[in-house]
Amino acid sequence: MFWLHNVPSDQPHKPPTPSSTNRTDAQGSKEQILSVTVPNPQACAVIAESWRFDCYPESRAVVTREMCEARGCCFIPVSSSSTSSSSSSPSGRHGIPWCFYPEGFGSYSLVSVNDTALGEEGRLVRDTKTYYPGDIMTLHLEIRHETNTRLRVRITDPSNSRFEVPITVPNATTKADSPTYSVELSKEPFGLIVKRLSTGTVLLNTTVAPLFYADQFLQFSSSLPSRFIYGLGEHRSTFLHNIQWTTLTMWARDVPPVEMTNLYGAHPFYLAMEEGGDAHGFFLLNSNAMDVALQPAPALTWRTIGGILDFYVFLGPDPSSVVSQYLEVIGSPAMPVYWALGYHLCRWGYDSSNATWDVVKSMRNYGIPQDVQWNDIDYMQRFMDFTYDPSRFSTLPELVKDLHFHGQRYVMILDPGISSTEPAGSYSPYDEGLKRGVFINDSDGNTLIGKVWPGLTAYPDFSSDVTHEWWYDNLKRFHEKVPFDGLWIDMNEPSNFLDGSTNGCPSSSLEDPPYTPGILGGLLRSKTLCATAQQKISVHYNVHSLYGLMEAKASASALQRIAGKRPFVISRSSFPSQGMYSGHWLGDNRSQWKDLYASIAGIMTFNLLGIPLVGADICGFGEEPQEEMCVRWTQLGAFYPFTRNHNGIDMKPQDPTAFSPLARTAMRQALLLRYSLFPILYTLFHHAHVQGHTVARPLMFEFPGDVKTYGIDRQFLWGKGLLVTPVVDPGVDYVVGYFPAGLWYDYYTGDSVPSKGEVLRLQAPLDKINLHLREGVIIPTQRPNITLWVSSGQPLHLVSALSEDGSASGDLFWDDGESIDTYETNQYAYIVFDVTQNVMTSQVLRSHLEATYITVESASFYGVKAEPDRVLVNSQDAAFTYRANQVLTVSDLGLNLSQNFTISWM
Ligand code: MIG
Repeated sequence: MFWLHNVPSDQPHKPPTPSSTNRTDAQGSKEQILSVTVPNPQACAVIAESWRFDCYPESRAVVTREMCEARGCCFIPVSSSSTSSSSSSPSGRHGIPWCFYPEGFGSYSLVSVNDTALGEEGRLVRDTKTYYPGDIMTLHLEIRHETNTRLRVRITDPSNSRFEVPITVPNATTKADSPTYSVELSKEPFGLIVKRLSTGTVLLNTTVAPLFYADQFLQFSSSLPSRFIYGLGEHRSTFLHNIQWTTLTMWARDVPPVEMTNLYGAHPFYLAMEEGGDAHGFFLLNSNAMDVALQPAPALTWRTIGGILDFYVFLGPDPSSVVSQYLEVIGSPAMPVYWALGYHLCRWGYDSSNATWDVVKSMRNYGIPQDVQWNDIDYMQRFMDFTYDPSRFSTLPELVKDLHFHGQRYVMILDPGISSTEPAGSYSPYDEGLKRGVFINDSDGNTLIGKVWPGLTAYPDFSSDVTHEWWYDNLKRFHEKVPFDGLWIDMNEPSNFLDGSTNGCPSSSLEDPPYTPGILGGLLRSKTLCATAQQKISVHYNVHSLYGLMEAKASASALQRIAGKRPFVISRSSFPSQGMYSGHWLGDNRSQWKDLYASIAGIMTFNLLGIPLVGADICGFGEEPQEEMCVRWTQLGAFYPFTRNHNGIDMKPQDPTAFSPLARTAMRQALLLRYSLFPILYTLFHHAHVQGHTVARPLMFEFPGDVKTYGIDRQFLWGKGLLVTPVVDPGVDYVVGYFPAGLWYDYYTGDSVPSKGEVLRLQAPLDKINLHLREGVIIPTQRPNITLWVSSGQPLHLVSALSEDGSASGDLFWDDGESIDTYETNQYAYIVFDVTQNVMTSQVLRSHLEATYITVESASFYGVKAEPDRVLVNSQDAAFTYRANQVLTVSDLGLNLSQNFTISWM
């Protein structure tokens, strides 16, 4: 059925000249006959089921004893009744492997070790070949103690350079002076054992299974200190991964998000919790197709089909520091332009620019906040990039002008595929692209042609600077006609309606590698380009999953050059470092309650992957939402860091104006609430940018000592202290949520909610999303308006949630909202708020003009135990109110944000 099957398999084929995938051995699976010894059955039986490392991961194979023993492995079929409920395949792919490595299976030996400036280096040697072709028999090991909390290990081929991921990582030059880890080396077989010094916890132990380092099969395993493992995107799953024989495959793919499938992005990073609440992280810097197999030992196996082994261990010791340390390596998220944090409205299937405009007008009429209007591929002429339809979208330039006039913005979609079938001279993006050599070639050096919305298309090679320049030129030209403000880059896995190209793909070990990870469709080229396609920096085989990252980089830099402001880009495909250039949405979800729920895990996971500007399509992309669900989803979506309602083609409208007055009002209220929280949200993004913090934060990050928070993915925090408890189920007017031990306050009323670490039942009528403030925090809020531009001049209101001892603190980052690098060039204001012993101080640590335009109008204090007699503002008596629920409010302050002030009560 697949193209490959039509090719005689005995036909030799020369692979395209891969610039960096070097092969040290003859091709083909024919030379793989080895002399193997069948392991002793007793020795096999003693290996506990949870510790069986899969010797036959080939997903479509039914493993027989013969096949297994030919690999020198243990064969013990496991009855399906004793495998976990999540395992469906008896042959072991998603269950206990029937074929697994015996103790002492051939691996590498460490034959020499020397000290280096950064740690140690050594030589690894294998004396038996494996059952995959192209074993690299001698390897170079390098251990770098890069910082006290960061270890890097590189295993490379000393005689041939191999593909390495082209992202910039820190270049350590001196060895960490007092690392918080130890590294022990096992020589025979080779293995690494990394421990946390303070507790002795083993974070990594690679001696648990053999090391493979063949040209197209690199594999190592490690024990895990616990079953609490997170990250490993992009997948649809619970926030906490299930380690009961779950294999997570990474290879960028266009497919609606479903469980156990490789999705749009690839993120080989995990965060793991240890006994006692410490956390560490692990990052494999590799972009090839790979599997990460989790098993209940607990342990995991990395199985990649190219590149090198280059990995980092981050010692934390708390989850937040782990993420910061990871982001120090891959790069911190960009500070978003202010309107990125407003409400975005989009759909596929606006018939015309006027139909788009009508919705915008209707939103304004109802007073519903909206900062950004989007268009999907509808706006284009026959789906061609850099065009707009002259009839249906003739008023697009006027619509964009009108949006700008109202302080709103316009974002449109661009797909990578460039139509290749227009008459010569009529479509310059293609003509010029050809001339400038920007397109990806097939293995023969001809432009590779695939098929997407415009029909037959060529694909820009964003690994080349020439392509970035061409992309910029086209964007600039289009911008002169339609002055768009940001870009939505879709289909950049890259997606192809064909497998490979119009000509299929050549026969090659790149197309049909000795081992193919568990990717959807079973072939690397499934719904994408040929693995043998040639890009500037390497074959597509190596750089496929980097396409979205490289396109985002080109798009962000073009936007920055065109407008001179912070670029706004939202990308579907992503890879580590993506956050420096774009945000992300979670793709083609459906209008179902389970998609609403699953979005919370998705948002938290991308926050720990360094892409905090993330959201799911509010109210769902596929199918049509019930009104109640769309209200609940808008409430939850109001707390997505990136909040966009997007809808599929042919679905009935689901923007807020399409619903009953009751629903519409509830949605408006949720969005106004978000807009009122803009100052804290913006400040959290500042901390993401500068310190590598999360914005939408798992409870576990703030309460790592409380194991009950480890699996929570129905609630999340903004920053350290604003707890969001959305309704994720139909037909209820209450919600249950976990409140870690301490004092909490109802955000709306200031009522105190003490908890000993309890699940609480909260009222949740249709027009309410539960929101609580954690003791000890102060958040700056703002009087909302229907765009953030208007509200950026709106006065502030400070909310202080006092701890038991009456203290609280918070901060505010403020700038002009759109200039580039305001933090880096000191063009910002930074204010810290603090309450102790009945005195609030606002202290301007850095002032900037922008802060002089805004006033602090009022302040509320939750948890003021006794009614004050007097309140002084900068030593002057001031009017106040005090309510029985212990809320003190001081209004009409008129304080300028740019000046220090105090508010005290007695
Ligand atoms: O083949 O542009 O995920 O958000 O509406 C579908 C049309 C292409 C997929 C995106 C979706 C978008 C749609 N696109």
